[in-house]
Amino acid sequence: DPLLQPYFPYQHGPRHHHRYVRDCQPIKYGNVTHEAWPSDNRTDSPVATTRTFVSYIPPDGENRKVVYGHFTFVRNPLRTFSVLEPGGAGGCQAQRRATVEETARLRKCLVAQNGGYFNMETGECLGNVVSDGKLVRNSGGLQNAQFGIRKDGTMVFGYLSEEDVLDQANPFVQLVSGVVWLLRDGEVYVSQSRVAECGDVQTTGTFDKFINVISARTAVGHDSQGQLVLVHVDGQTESRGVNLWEMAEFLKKQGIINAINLDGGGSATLVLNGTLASYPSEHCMWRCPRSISTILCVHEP
Ligand code: NDG
Repeated sequence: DPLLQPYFPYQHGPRHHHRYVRDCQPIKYGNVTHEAWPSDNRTDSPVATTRTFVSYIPPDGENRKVVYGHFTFVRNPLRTFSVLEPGGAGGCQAQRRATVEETARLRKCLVAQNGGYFNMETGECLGNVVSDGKLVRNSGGLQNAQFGIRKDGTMVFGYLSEEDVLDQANPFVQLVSGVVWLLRDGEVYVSQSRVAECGDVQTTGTFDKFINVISARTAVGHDSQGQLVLVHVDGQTESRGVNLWEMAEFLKKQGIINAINLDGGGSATLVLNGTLASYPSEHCMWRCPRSISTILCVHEP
């Protein structure tokens, strides 16, 4: 489907000149394909606060359903937040898979969630990965929603060219790729993401199915104070959880300004102080956390 083709100027494959990108997004954004926000830099504790929610989505009406999950608000993310490779450094190169608990233990994460998408057959990490200042994977400007923190503490959400990823003036110290930019500058950005992004990074089904199906979801965003916000919603594809429209609307109501969608479904996992704190959707004897790829880790500075 040509609509689902990416059209980023620096990607491998079809190339278009810069103007094409600008023409395909609302004019108010000009040539800019990402948003930047200074991160909170308070050094007092606690590093992070995790809140459980049990919410009706949508908030009223006959079709409302109960949705369970957590928000984690992270102070000083430049010093307390890392993207970690599965099973520690070198895990993407080795196409390793590990549970969030396993990877989180290595770095004593206070809060950890699954991060980027991966190839379910080979274990390959997908998208861009920068972990603690080390560029682990460069997707070549593939147009999917990104979240990163630069050396000066600026948080960046949105689409990045390969040039942006490799920037040396103010390099990324953490970077992870998702699929679907949920909120851009306080507004739901799902329909724009639908036409702009590479839907084949995910394997839930067609890009539309992936967007519209209810499932477990995870996301990363920020609030007006510059706190990083990790979000996790419990679910099971086609029976529990939220679609990406509901996810975006819900985050918007909580005052999140920019957010991207990260790996979900059976990958959605939250670990608090080393202990599983979510209800994974994969069946074993009980419910089992999946071995996944990169994680988001909140740790002591
Ligand atoms: C999850 C994803 C799937 C992806 C896989 C590996 C959802 C609903 O993890 O799309 O391909 O990354 O996000 N499902 O199963």
